[in-house]
Amino acid sequence: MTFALRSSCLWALAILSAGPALGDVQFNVSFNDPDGSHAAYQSSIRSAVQAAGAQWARYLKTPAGVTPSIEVQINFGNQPTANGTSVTSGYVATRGGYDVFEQGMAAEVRTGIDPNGTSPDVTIEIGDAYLRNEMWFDPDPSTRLAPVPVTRTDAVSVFIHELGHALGFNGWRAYDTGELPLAAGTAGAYCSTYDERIEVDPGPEFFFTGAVAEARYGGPLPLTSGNIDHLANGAPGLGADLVPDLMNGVVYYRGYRYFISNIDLAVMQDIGVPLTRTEIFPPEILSLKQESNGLTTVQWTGANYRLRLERTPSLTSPWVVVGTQEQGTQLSFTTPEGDTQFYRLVAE
Ligand SMILES: [Ca+2]
Ligand SMILES: [Ca+2]
Ligand SMILES: [Zn+2]
Repeated sequence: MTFALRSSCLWALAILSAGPALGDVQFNVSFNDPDGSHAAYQSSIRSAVQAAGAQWARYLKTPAGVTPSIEVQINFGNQPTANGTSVTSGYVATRGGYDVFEQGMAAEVRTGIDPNGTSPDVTIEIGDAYLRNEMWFDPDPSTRLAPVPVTRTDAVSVFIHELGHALGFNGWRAYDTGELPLAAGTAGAYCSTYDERIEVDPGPEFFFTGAVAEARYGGPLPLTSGNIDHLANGAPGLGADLVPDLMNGVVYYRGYRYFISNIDLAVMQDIGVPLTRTEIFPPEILSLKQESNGLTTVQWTGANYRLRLERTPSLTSPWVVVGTQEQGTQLSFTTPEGDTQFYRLVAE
């Protein structure tokens, strides 16, 4: 039996055929590992961070003729998971009584100018036990098709998330009250482009407000309670439907591969990160595999929610719904009879 693989998206065929211009950002990785105790992990970490960077680079628009180079320094610590941040920030404008700053990585992508010279642009700190006992390093982090062990967390997914903080999901608001360090209009009052769009009143829930994000989500994005650089809360909290998102602050599933979603990109667009395109990015089928148990598994990039997978034995026959998926990036189904099947993803 042979399978023909077709990836399409009803509302974006023209865009697909036009071939989007992809951004061009490089990622260089260095290690703060003076005693060499993590030497065995360095090459895996470097590959995974660069693959994670490439996921963002697909969407980032850079100044003509400039290839920003993001220097990522890896530190090792004792925290339970990992964290990531830009090292510095770049002034954008004064508005609403605040000096507004973008994350340093966003500044370099947008302007092509490194905001802190040869110093690292981004630091990612990885907990030692998390690295050794929890993170799984993909044998091919650029294609991302090998099964993720159900006992481990995908390292590329973790690094895409941390770079998401370095690029935009970061600020100075207090996690509990949402307060900024200085009141609007006071001398030296400052906030980030992300802070600027967080709605604190009336509280206690905090929301990200931005025209693009609200249009895509259907309203302001609920932020994680007590962890407002992230989306979603566990049910029955607000935004439980965003728990599977790359930038959620509730849970990172083992055995699961995260991708940048259209919600994440909407936030980036709202806070002024330059993107190669401003419309919704279509999902792409990454792999289609017949399992030995009579099932076929299809995997796609996670740029959308609420997808419908359809198949047809020939392009002149009607499309048949295989299944729908509220969240996630793969679907398994009974392998259909017949020599050839075409597949497509449709946004609902
Ligand atoms: Ca740089
Ligand atoms: Ca730098
Ligand atoms: Zn995070």
